[in-house]
Amino acid sequence: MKQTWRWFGPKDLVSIDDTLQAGVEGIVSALHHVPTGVVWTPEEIAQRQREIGTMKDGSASGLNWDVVESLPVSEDIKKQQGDWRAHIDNYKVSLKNLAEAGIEVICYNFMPVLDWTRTDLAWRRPSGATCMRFDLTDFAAFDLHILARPGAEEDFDDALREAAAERFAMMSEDRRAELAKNVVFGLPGAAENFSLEDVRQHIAEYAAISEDTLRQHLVDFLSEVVPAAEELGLRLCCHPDDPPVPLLGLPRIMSTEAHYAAVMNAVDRPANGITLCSGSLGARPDNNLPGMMDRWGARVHFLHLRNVRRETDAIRGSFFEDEHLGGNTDMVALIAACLREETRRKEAGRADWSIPFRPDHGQDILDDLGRKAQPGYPSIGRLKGLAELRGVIAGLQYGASA
Ligand code: DNO
Repeated sequence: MKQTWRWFGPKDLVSIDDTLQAGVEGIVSALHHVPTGVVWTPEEIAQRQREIGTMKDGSASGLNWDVVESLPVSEDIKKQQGDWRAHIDNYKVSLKNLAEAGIEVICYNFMPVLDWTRTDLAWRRPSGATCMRFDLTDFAAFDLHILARPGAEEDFDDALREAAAERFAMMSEDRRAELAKNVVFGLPGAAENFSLEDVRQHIAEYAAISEDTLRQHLVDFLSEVVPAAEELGLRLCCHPDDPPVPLLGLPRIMSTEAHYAAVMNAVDRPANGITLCSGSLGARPDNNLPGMMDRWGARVHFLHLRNVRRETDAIRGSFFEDEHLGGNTDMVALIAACLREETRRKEAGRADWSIPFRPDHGQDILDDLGRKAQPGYPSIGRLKGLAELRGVIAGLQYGASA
């Protein structure tokens, strides 16, 4: 298992020097400044590679850009409208440019409008650490009373509607504004500059797109890009919905094992793969992460290892981002399944036997607190997560060889 780390580029508060001290072996990055749909040029890709390859004093870091997260799929492609065909052509050119630069693993997602959704970005734990949280009552309060989305009432039962109305009534104006900001933080490019009207507009455009239609659009996209990726020696891997339930009336198609099975089988090629994100998928009690790894491991090209603590047994419920070895997913069992998959790959002679993983998210602890890093991406909290995961891997490997 290759220990990687998400790096947001030169503006990231964590430097490449820092990642080396964390024991990182490879970097996950993206050209966040290139607008979605536009080609990633060889020059821009080379520039990011140079940044990753260089320490502050100019010496070589020895690190490579191993995984692209994400090469984003435009809303036009998801809706099959406007410039979608040109965007698919551009996507293929970006894939070619990335392949020529020696990068093989490309993560993307197919979530409409919002990439991820939380109600709290710094929720306090009893230890004083803070973490991200999804509170269903707060979310319902946002949907029903702040966004005031037409049709939202149908998405919540009486008890939840009542609780949300009460919660909303008790919220200060500041909390209402903060909640709205938190929920749409995962709206690409809109974090600082959104309006609720924009959000309503984005959502309205999906009114005629059912779950089946959206899945067909994903399959159409993959039917075009997977053969191209395969020829270039690339592995695409789709990140799950986060949280893995329908939200804001939008269709969700990558939330469960059955969803993945449908899309993997529709374009049944190794280059059509999975980003197994234990944190996203683990927010549903019916997703069995070690089982998914056992059954779909051959197609898992990238792993996000983190843990959430679910607060109810409902399919859709509140949860918070727990420590990497806390939470509801049995992380040791999941890593054991990953190691089993690597053994199978070695036996099959697969060159890609070592699966890149990153410690996904982390709680803010110690000097992370108040540092205002990208939500979910503190330096020390992630370093702690990585160290714990590394310990589990070493222990399981020792156990296997002893
Ligand atoms: C959140 C991340 C997601 C992820 C994309 C992948 O912290 O896990 O933003 O990078 O969904 O396409």
